[in-house]
Amino acid sequence: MKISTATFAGASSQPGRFPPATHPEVAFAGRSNVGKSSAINRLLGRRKLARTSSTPGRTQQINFFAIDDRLVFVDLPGYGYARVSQSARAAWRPLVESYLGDRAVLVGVVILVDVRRGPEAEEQQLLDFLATRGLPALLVATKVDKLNRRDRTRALKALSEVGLPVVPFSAVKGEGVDAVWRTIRQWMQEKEPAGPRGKPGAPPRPKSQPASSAPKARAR
Ligand SMILES: Nc1nc2c(ncn2[C@@H]2O[C@H](COP(=O)(O)OP(=O)(O)OP(=O)(O)O)[C@@H](O)[C@H]2O)c(=O)[nH]1
Ligand SMILES: [Mg+2]
Repeated sequence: MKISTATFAGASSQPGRFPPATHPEVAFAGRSNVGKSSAINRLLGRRKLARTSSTPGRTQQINFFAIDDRLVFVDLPGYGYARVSQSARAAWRPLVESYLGDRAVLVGVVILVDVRRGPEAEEQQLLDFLATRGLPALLVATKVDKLNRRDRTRALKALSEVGLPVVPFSAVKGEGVDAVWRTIRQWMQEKEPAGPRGKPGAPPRPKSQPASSAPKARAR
């Protein structure tokens, strides 16, 4: 997908207190240090939009990135890192569950799993949670550039047993970018109301809701 603008559009560290929902949102979830922020940057062709760090557990808030006034990427704080404080660990679940559980504009969740670790209990819990909400998920196996061909084949085969589509991904090499975008576009289309804006056959917009009235996400 060609992207003209991608901007930081707000952050949240409190359950229920999120930026206004203006566009379809795609969330990125996964263990701390798995490569969520790196994947977002790579998908957007931006080097430093989402902050990345080799120190796990650095991001403890939800960050929103607005893309071309049509889509929002949501960088969720990572889980499973033992060395973050007790209070940070306790805060994670209500924050993430509040977002994933209530956000009406959420169209799908990209679950990132380090290809060398494979899915663990947390990923299964997340998948169960999403299934109860009827939200689609895509498994993205990160850091595939770190494995040789034989180990990669073996790891991807193990991951495919989860029963979801799996995309091998490397934020370093760019592998998997097109495949992830294909799924995201599909999610956006599935959620689009019949007769999207500007297309033939679109129903007339009610007078009270002109196309230009959608509030713009404010970059801070
Ligand atoms: N080799 C390789 N390194 C990667 C890849 N993706 C991320 N990394 C590295 O892994 C580390 C963590 O990446 P982040 O993108 O910050 O991970 P995160 O999931 O956002 O981490 P938290 O915000 O702490 O939850 C960084 O040092 C990245 O450079 C990848 O595909 N290949
Ligand atoms: Mg991050």
